[in-house]
Amino acid sequence: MKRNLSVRAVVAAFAVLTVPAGTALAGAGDYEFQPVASEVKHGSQAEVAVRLVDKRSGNPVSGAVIFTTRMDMAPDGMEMMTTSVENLPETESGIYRFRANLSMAGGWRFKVAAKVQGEPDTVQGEVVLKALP
Ligand SMILES: [Cu+2]
Repeated sequence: MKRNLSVRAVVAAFAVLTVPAGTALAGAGDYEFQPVASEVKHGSQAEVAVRLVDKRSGNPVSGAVIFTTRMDMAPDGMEMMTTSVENLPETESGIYRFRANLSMAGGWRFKVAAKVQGEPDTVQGEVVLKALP
């Protein structure tokens, strides 16, 4: 079962934003991907959700287009072990959901890139998830 973000989840998960060199101060770095739940039961139909927030306001960012993703087991030293990720509809503002084949319990790294309305630079981030046995 999925849980809401807990203290443990905050400790277990992190988000990274990368900004291309030369980017002005305002830009893609104003946005952050956060895990909605950092633990998910492993399985071929595992559902994963990330929240996209504008760090300046703390508000959720809706209507972003997620156009590349990668899911691999880098946190467990298996970067070569990748899996498929399917986008699901955004049903809640700023919450982006995916279905992934998390075939193995353990740590998974989810890399997300997004186009945000009004933001010319690509927003990139990653979250670390733990697939439970
Ligand atoms: Cu693995």
